[in-house]
Amino acid sequence: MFGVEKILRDEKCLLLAYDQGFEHGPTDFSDDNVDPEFVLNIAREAEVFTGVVLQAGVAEKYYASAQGLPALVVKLNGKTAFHKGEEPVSLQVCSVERADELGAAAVGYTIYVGSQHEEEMMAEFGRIVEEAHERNLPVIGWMYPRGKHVEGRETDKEVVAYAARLGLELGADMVKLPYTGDKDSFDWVVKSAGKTLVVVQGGTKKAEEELAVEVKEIMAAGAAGMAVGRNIWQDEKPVEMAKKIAKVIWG
Ligand code: FBP
Repeated sequence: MFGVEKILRDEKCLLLAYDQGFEHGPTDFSDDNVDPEFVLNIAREAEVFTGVVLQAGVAEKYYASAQGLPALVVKLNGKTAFHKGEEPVSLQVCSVERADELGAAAVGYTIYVGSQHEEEMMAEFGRIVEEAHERNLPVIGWMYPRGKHVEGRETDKEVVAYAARLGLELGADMVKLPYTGDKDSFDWVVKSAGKTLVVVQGGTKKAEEELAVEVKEIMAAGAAGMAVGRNIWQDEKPVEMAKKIAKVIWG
């Protein structure tokens, strides 16, 4: 599985996502968590993460000189939030080679499944899988149904299962997906992904109990874990929140 165990513990996974500054701009941030060092400290202190997801610039300026951090996942593509209403497309901004030089244990790439631009993203993703696997780097596909062809169906069982399967077909070692909202439908999503491991995105900040129920159902469906950002670093007690999520994942 091309080194995917580097971002697992006991075959399970909890990634701290911190690429929202690229995807959304600093709008998600407070005076504290706008500082990458604040978020990397959460990653260090919680001691529960199996990886932290960064864009290359933040990785270079903050991760590279830091100690005691979980494995690095470098996100290779991204888009800004300035194109609302258009068909989404996100193209490569960092090479596999650069990610490797930065010390990445894995690389990530978003495909907007269903977008009219999906072919471009699939083609880039395919090349990235080849290059990353040559370097024994696992590839995580952020497989997000988006665009007018899947509008209103972004979390439907069949659409998310299709996104999961596409990840397997393209060679992803792990796929990051939205949750379908119930365990039964997510069972099918996980089955559709086959040997490709499944993790679920956190999404916008929600009530702790709601998140705990979701994580429990997601794990019961056979997922490998979670990749969470805002629900942790926007929390008043982010380290405790991370530990609570980890407790549900590892039991
Ligand atoms: P969150 O847990 O904060 O949702 O982070 C997961 C993530 O996939 C990030 O990696 C990414 O920046 C963001 O969500 C993208 O969110 P969206 O596409 O919904 O705007």
